[in-house]
Amino acid sequence: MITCFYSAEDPYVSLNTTEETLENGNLVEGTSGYRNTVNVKFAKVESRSKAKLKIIDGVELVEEQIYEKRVLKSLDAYWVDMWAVNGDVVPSMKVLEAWNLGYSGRGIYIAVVDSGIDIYHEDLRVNMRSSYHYDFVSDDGDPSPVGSVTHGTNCAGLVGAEKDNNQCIAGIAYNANLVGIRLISILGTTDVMDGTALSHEQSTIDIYTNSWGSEDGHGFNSIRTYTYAAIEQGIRTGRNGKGNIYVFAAGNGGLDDNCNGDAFTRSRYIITISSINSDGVSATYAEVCTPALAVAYGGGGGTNKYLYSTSPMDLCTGRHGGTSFSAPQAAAIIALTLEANPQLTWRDVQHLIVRTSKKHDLLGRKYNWQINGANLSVHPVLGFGLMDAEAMVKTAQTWRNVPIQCTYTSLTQNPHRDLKDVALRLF
Ligand SMILES: [Ca+2]
Ligand SMILES: [Ca+2]
Ligand SMILES: [Ca+2]
Repeated sequence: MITCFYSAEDPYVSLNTTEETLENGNLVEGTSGYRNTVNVKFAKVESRSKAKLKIIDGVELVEEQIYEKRVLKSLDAYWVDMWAVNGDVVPSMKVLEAWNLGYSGRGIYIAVVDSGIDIYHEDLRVNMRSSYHYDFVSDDGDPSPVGSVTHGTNCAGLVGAEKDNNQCIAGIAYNANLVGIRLISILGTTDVMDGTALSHEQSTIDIYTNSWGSEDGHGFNSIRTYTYAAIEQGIRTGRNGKGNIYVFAAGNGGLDDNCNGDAFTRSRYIITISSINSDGVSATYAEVCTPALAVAYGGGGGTNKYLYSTSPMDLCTGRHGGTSFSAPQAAAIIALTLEANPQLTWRDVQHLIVRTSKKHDLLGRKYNWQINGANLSVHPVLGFGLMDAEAMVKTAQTWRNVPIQCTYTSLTQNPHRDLKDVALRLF
């Protein structure tokens, strides 16, 4: 078959017949660029003025070439605002470098345990895995937010928003499988709710990212009985015995608060993440938090930049700041790391964060960096420093599993002595 393609703003040629003559048109045969894509012979009429086509031997189809609108699929609409990832901030979390090594979270399941996630958002729905979602507030399978709640959808975007689709942002683990778990509401949560959510689909979900916790400034509290058992079960049996990964935001109580008081953040089973601002100083809301393993960019405060992310109703919004938005980025970096080495245990992941996070020239308000017993720099607000996605995936590739956790519990000693007396003697 021979096909004639032609361009004409005001086509004179009847598409119903090939009994036309070419006048004022320049029939060009074999124009490069088309021939090899489709197995047809073509001709292009360069003149647009009242082109007429003359029947050519074997011509069976005449088709006008009309321009349809096309958009670039190479970037996301808010890519320029993704300073924490796109190379616009120093020091870098080296996410681009990890992507360039081929890691995007593919095959990894991340549950966003939060206030409700807009699973139908146009930048999220591709990665959503609907059969695993759950709403523990309303006890149904749809974790969509109720009312004007945006928090969970903001977190989900930073984890796994689709990349290069011309929408909003790209999540750091933009090919990961996302599971929406609605847990947080004004009612608070019970022990069974927390525990059930954190053990939901425990054999499928690799990482649970949590940007919630105890109220700031309310002293000490503990993980409750059922939840503690659920997390221990996840550590022992999740991921085929390699352990589920639990990530929690450190909290936003500032230096007057201390995340050591919070049930979840101080648990050895939990990876606690705090925030650094775009100026390289710990965020104003970052707490004293010795359990924090590392920081990720948090956004906000003074002249510091905020983060952009997905928001319900297909929106893309800025002005996101808080440790809530650092934890999902950390969870996503961990997803890249598990993709690089699926054999990593929950303890390996903690070791990798400690070994690869970097001090750079980061400053923590009020406190200084220290050298710990393993000769590593550590900070009471910033943990072991800024997460480094490239170092995480590279180190993971050849990482040898660390030994299993061993604990030792001594017998309780009861000296029957007045503590006050002991204190006096010691002084
Ligand atoms: Ca629901
Ligand atoms: Ca996108
Ligand atoms: Ca707190």
